[in-house]
Amino acid sequence: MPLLTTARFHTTVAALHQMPREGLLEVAFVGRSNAGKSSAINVLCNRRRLAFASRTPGRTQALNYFAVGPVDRAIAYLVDTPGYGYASAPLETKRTWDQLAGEYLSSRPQLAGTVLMADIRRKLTDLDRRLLAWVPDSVRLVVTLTKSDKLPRQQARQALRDVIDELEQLRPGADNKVLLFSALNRSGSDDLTAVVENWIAVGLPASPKETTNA
Ligand SMILES: Nc1nc2c(ncn2[C@@H]2O[C@H](COP(=O)(O)OP(=O)(O)OP(=O)(O)O)[C@@H](O)[C@H]2O)c(=O)[nH]1
Ligand SMILES: [Mg+2]
Repeated sequence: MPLLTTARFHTTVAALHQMPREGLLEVAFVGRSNAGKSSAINVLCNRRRLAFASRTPGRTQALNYFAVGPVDRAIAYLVDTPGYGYASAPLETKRTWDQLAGEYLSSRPQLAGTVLMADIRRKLTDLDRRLLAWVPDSVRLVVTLTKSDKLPRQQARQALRDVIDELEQLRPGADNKVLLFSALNRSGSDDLTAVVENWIAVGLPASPKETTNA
């Protein structure tokens, strides 16, 4: 079975000290509120409502952990993070979310990679740049330009090139990727699945050598 389709809800975390402690690899999904994070997770995992996707922005107010791997032996977590930039959230709430997501991204040793979701019509915004500043260059990154169904192909290609160029400036020499994605028509979903599964595969410890007592 493809790894990501084994995803199931694990836990919701509203503070850093509540995060799982067992050290499994994690892949974080970050981005502005309404960018399409939850919708993308549902597409990747081939589920309709695994991650809650909503027309009311700002509904995902905590880190939501989804486990992947055999039922009795999770090997990694997909982590849906609070969307930032939700205009009418109270300032105090905004700060709490920013703080949580920022500290999470900058200080989580088991983070195998970060998926930054950005609406293709806006490309990267100042809030995305601020978030990227939290992501260490050592953490792999794929910027996923969501809702690509909203632009004609030519414009979508141009947006892709613009973001590739900008990332090269923001994180020179780091492992940066940029993809076009649509949860509506599932384009880009195989590419994003491959990236995430590969991060998990390369991050897993090599399987222990068979030892014999002979
Ligand atoms: N046309 C189109 N609409 C999309 C796409 N992805 C998401 N949407 C819509 O955009 C809205 C927001 O999607 P969500 O997946 O809830 O966004 P989110 O980033 O999880 O939002 P928060 O949880 O508030 O941070 C929903 O109405 C989705 O149906 C897409 O690829 N194409
Ligand atoms: Mg969401």
